[in-house]
Amino acid sequence: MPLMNSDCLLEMVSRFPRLYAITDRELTGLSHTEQVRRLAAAGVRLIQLRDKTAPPRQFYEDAQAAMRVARQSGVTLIINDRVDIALAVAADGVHVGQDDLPPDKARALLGPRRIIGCSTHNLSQARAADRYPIDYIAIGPVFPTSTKSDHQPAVGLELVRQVRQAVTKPLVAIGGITLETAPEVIRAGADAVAVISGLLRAPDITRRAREFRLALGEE
Ligand code: TZP
Ligand code: MG
Repeated sequence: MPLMNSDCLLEMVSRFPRLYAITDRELTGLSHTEQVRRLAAAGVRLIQLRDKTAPPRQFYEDAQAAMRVARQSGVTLIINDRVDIALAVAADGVHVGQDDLPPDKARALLGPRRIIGCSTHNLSQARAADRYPIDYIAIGPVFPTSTKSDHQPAVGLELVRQVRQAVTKPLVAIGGITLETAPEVIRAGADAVAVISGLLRAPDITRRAREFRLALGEE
């Protein structure tokens, strides 16, 4: 298996923000672009566009528009699932799951400089992901969540601790993380928390994102 991608990795280790926001059109009723705008206004620096229902053409157009806002506001923008769309809009990277393109194939398509993250749900998947040429590993769902319909059982904070010990790459925890639980997830060893509903269900997304950043010591 290819070795890790050191170009992106070094940059990510030194600058990995603790809050990793993920967009959701259905939850918010807002375009991806508007969500990026509201999150960027709170100083969020890492955002993933996630869309499980839009046809590829629409997701491409939405991603292209969101990229313009991301570029203006210094946001690093990652595309969920779709390596082709990440390439087409020149996004900063892609996030792949266990059923998406294998991470090394995503790397071959994207080249050495873009960010690649990979979802894992247990220790053996996390160990395997650590050997791929990727930049971060996601583990989850940490807590029960209703945002992802086909998710695996919640893994809990103990698995976050075990994965932290087992892997060397930056670790992103995801799933059911709230403003209240985010700090303990970081204390368990995650470098960042990836959050959807904990951010986007709030009446004021910008304000909630600021609260998260404050709770995580980002501000
Ligand atoms: N992968 C594992 S859990 C999850 C994903 C995409 C959903 C996270 O959403 P929420 O609302 O933060 O629980
Ligand atoms: Mg996926």
